[in-house]
Amino acid sequence: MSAPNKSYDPVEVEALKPEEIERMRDEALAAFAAAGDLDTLQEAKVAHTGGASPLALANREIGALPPHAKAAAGKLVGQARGAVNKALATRQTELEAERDARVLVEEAVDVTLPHDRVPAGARHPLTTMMERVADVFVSMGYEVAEGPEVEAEWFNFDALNFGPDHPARQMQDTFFVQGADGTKDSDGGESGVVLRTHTSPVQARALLDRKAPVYIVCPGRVYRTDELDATHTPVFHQIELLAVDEGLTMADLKGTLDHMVQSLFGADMKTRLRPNFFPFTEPSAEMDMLCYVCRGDSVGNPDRPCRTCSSEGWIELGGCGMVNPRVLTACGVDPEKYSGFAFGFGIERMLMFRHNVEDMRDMVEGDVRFTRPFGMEI
Ligand code: FA5
Repeated sequence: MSAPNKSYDPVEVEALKPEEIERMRDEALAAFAAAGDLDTLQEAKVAHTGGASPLALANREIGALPPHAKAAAGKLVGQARGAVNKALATRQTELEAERDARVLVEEAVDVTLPHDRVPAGARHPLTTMMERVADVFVSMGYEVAEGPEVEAEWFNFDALNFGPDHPARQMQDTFFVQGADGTKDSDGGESGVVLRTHTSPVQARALLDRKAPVYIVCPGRVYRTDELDATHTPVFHQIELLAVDEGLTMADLKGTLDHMVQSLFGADMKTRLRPNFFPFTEPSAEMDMLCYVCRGDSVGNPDRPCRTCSSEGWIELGGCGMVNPRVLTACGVDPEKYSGFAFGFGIERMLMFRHNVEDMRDMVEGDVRFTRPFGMEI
């Protein structure tokens, strides 16, 4: 603060002279106008309106003035500070608006850019096909059952009435799993554990797990020592159906097969049975369905040959039959009271003729160019 003002005249106090106050105000206004961004404006604000700013120091000088001089000096400094604060607020608003406009431009989202450069995945057509078939039976009240892929030989063969010397048990057909210590059976044979060669062992498991009546559908992966070629793969998928109840006959099996192909391929579809042999069904049959492309019209009609069924009118689907009473007995079900039917077929083969896939290897190579045309079902 200045020394006592002997003449009691504010103009004698250097900091309170009108031209000095004007200069301080103009300097502040110039600094605010020159501030190009909010940080610089903040520095100018501290310098020209802060506690140590020239105008704040001049304001303090007013306290030393005699009472009659205080009002005029106070008015002068007050007007200058008011003008400075107003200019500061105006510039602040301008710079904030500029910043907001800049941020809007810099952070703008271009909604026309492609949003999903990473393609969405989808389930494999084999999986969707398997679920579609299973759904037909679930809607009829069947239960989905599962069994292990590493299976006891007893479930895979013995419970299903395969004789001890059945050729399917040989290593050229079946993958045997080595015991944990690498040992084999006491007779030098296999370990008693196999990679299941079909989904039929789930029949035995289901009968042992549940009380009759039993209605199950079992989709799953199976293994055989087949070479990978256009129509075979060592790892493939089957879907198995088993119904055990009182009074079931071959007519129920035929009606169920017809319902399945009609649900999957159209109302005019039908199946036919040809005699065959499976140890676990008696009688057994090979089941064919009407060719879904030519509907049988190509048979004996050289003008309309059909590549899908080789003009035979029928396509082989899989095996079926009435559950062998020996299987029921082995699984604790009374064959005098209950009878049953079962069928099983390969999903890869079904996908092949359903979608004209010529080479089964395409299904296992994981190339999206193969799976994409089947759609992006999740
Ligand atoms: C069986 O596996 C019997 N368990 C089916 C069955 C179930 C009969 C219930 C009676 C009652 P098969 O060995 O024929 O049957 O095989 C069934 C289907 O699996 C064949 O029709 C074929 O579509 C498919 N399949 C067999 N081997 C292969 C393979 N290496 N690659 C792809 N599919 C195969």
